[in-house]
Amino acid sequence: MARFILALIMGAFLAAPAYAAESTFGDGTIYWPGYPEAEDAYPELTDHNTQDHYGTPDITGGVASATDGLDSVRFNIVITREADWTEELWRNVWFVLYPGDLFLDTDSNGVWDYVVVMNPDKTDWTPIDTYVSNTQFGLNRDAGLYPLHRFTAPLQAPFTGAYPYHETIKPANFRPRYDHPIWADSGSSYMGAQVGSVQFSGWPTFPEGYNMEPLPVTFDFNTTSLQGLNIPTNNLTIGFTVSTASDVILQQVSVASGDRRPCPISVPNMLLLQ
Ligand SMILES: [Ca+2]
Ligand SMILES: [Ca+2]
Ligand SMILES: [Ca+2]
Repeated sequence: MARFILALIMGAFLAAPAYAAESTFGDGTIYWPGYPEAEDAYPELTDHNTQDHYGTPDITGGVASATDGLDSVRFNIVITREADWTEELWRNVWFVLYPGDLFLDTDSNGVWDYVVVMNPDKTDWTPIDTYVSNTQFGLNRDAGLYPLHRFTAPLQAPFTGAYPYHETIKPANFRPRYDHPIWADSGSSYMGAQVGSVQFSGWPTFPEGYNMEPLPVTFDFNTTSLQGLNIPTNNLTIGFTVSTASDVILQQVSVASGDRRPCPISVPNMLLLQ
């Protein structure tokens, strides 16, 4: 009888729909380990190596959601305003910023495993080390499907010919945080095959009457080509920034997914039924 009851409970558990677990995260990162700005190398000195963000935006954190795999990563983005910026300058600065790639270390071992490539068709990255106006860089920010690739670069990569990243660009009238990885280099030996596509919600437009509310930016992995991303250890590390590296995210989050999801029936209670 006890085994019959146990079988009923197990059957109900197995038939139960998967539920989503959400993990919120903040932003405790100024720059990725090994990538401080070489401040002395640039005309306008700053204290970027001690500031979370400057100018705009402030990425305040976000939420990672998982069921049988990683469903989505959402960032909360505040379009911050410097005290001496006019409304027009504020808008203009925002419209020359672009999202970086989304880097994922799905076992948090210091080596990336995947990257969402935001500019898959871009081949000419030549003006990466420029200190001139660069508003026509041809980068993507629109909503849509973007390719998810395997990407096995170490977070702290040696500066060699196989260097895996493209770094900060400088838009007109804006002092960026230089020397920081922003996008993966699709031509590097670290870039692997595409394994699916991820739905990007789009970079926020500048809302009318905006008063620095957090704006959501979401990468959705529950697409027809992917249906979630396996996180084998439940520890996911997320890397993300913007084209100026004005604010940098490197955050480890605990996400329950697949057969490692929390069990709704505790093991001791199940044993009592036998
Ligand atoms: Ca921040
Ligand atoms: Ca890894
Ligand atoms: Ca930060």
